[in-house]
Amino acid sequence: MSYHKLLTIQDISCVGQCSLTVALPILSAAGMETCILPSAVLSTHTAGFSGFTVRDLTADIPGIAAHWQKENIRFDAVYTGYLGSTEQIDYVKDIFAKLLADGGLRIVDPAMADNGKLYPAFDMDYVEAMKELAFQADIILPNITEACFLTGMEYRESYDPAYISALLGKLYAAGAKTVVLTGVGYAPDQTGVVVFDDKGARYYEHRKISKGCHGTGDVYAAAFVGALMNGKSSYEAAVLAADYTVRCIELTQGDESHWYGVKFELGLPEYLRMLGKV
Ligand code: PXL
Repeated sequence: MSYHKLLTIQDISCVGQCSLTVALPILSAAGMETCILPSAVLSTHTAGFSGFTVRDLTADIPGIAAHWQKENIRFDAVYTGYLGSTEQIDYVKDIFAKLLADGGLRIVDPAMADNGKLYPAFDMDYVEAMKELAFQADIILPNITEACFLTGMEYRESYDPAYISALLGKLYAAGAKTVVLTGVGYAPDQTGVVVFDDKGARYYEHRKISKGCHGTGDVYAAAFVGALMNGKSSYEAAVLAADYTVRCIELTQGDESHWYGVKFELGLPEYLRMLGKV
């Protein structure tokens, strides 16, 4: 298995077990050189904490990218998560164009919304910019809310397979290539993921443990990227990431004080076993 160099662009929420503080350890454990570009530095994530501080790093990005280009640094994959501003999305498109190795993968988690609502920092201008980024990516990992914002489809709390097919059809028509649609459940105690590409759609259903655990989307996306870069297919990586994320939630359950994230570190040995590394 070759040693890959990957760049992940997302925020540093100093406390809160999401974005870079989750992606960096998971991807490093998965055995790849993980370079980072912090989109912003926040004291905590924005979902449930109040009074958090935010330092937007948009202005630093062009200089960092230009330096890498001058040094001839190239990445086998660029994986983006929560970004700091609408303007930043243009810089990310430029990084896709200039800093990917030949055949390098563009993976976009359009981390901007959940449960029918945009995260507090974002507005419809951000959604419009995210559409351009997402529809030029090789793989996107939206949840249902994000897929609705990307397509203009009405968000529904309860739905059937026909609704999900229509959502996937709209994403495909807009230019999506491989879609990993998360949080798709047809029964109260079940959830799952649909992987949709030119071969069709495959659904993996698994147990839903509790509603709305913070940071699980980021754990899921990082575990997916780690598995994919280890040679798994999109579907295999989606299944493995789901099993790992469920395990992280199990490892956190019962600790009421740990409401802001999941104890993903405790699941890393199992993640490595799933990858066949130990
Ligand atoms: O987990 C997504 C995420 C990442 N980063 C920040 C967030 C959130 C979700 O709310 O607020 C800063």
